[in-house]
Amino acid sequence: MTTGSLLAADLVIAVLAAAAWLGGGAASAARRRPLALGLAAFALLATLARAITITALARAGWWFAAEKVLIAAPLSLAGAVVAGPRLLRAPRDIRSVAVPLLFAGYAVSGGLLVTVLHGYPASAGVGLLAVAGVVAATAVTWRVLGARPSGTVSRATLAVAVAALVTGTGLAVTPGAAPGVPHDHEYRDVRTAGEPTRRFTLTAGTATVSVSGRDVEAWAFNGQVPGPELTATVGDVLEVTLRNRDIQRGVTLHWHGYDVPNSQDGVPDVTQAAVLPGQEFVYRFLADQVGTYWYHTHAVSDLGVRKGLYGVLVVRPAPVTGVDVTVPVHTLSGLPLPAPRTEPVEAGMPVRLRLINTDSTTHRYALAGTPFRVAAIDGSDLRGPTPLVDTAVVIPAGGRYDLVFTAPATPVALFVDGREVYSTGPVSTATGAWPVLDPLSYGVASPVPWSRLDKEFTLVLDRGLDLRGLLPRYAHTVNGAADPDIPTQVVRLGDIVKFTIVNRSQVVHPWHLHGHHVLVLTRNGRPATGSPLWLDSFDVRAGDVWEVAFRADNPGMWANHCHNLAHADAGMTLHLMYS
Ligand SMILES: [Cu+2]
Repeated sequence: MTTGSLLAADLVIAVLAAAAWLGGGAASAARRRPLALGLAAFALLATLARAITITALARAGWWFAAEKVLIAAPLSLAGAVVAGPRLLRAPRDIRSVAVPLLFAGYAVSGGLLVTVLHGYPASAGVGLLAVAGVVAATAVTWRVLGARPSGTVSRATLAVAVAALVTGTGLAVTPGAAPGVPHDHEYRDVRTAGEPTRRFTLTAGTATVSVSGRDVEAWAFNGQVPGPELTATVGDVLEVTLRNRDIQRGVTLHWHGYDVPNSQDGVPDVTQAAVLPGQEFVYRFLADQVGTYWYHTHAVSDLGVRKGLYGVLVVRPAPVTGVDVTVPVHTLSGLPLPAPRTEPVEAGMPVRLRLINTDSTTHRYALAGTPFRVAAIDGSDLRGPTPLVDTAVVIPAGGRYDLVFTAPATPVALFVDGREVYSTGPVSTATGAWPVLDPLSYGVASPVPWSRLDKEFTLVLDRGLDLRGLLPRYAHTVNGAADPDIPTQVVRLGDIVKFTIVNRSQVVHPWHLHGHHVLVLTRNGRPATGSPLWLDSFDVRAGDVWEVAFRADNPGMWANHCHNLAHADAGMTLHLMYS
């Protein structure tokens, strides 16, 4: 069982246990004896079963189980100890066990709420708040059911609840937020001394575009979705003028996967101000990385990218031979892009398909009709990629794979999630059952280029209630905090930095660090054994633990966030800065 399914199973069992205790309590208050006994017996079993799931989660990593071991388990145990023996005595007056059963229900629910609303890391304050809630709910139940305890018990209960509430609130209120970090935008200038310059102008504006024969309201660069394809030869200087015609919320250009100088990175309020209607901004950087990249707005990025403010950036070595096709996949107003295209290719021609996932969720790609190799991932060439046949690749949000093959005499077709997007002729192949390539064991290994680590950071991804803003929100969190309250990671130029990224939520988080490519060390405890994988976008699935490292060689203030852009907007964004 994967850690992700264990997390889900534990959550389901906890919900069932809480519901059964509460239902049993209500049934006994209503003197529905068989129902009450049945529910309570089920609740007791479910509560005990959590001992197994919580133990297994703790073995998978303390991050997955901390608050369950420290808060939920003691509360559940208290519930079971209070309610269990009374049940086993099978009381004649079933109503007499209503309060103990409801107490167990509150206790299990309290632990569950701590997991769902607070998560990692566990804290004494939150534990005490849960205790206060359980005690208070039990006291109210006592009153309502008219089964009032003696004055002493009553006063003691009140005292416990108040003490827990006061201490818990005191401990749960964290002092201040992330330290404000001074930052200087002008870190590095573009070294340009006579390199040929490729100039482009991108004008952002609202537009009506046609997708699959339907008119769609979009935000577009130069009136088209995707925006114009920007191409350069390695060594060129790219100079891109961004103009905003009428995108009221502003626009920027972020060069996804391109490790540009910080001042050119296009993150509003971090590296520049958003470009408002009527304004312009000129980006200029050396095209010193070969490969497949893309650009997109980083201002209101979730909405902006979804509505169409993105395009392809390809930097090719000179000279180029063969067929070279870009396939930027996107979902615009629920309609899939690009439109399918068919073009015959002469047998024997080398073909490169540049697959780009510009959506916020993972896509599955299958190339039918030919053996192929994955030549590059996220712009970096792989070492010793071997031929693959009848194998799918799964590309995370923001990620790119370059597939290469020699055109056979028979047709070839590329499918994305089962939909044909590119072909050289008619192909009918069912690709849904194909195995998926694991890039961590593909290609030929080479030693990790460093023998030391200077800085280590752990990022525990989760969901939680964020009360720090104007309105409470159910945020996507990192280490229990949401943007802008996640502490900035500080590194020094030259540091070798390791990230341990843990996903204890129920959904995929495609992780994306700006300005750097990270080398994958391990996933779920297993070392990467294939070609070195230098990624800028990788899917941290539910229950995953990734260890990645990079050299801090690009000074500045960099966004470090989930590339499911809705998650990024809902709190899952932090920053990495150089001291
Ligand atoms: Cu995410």
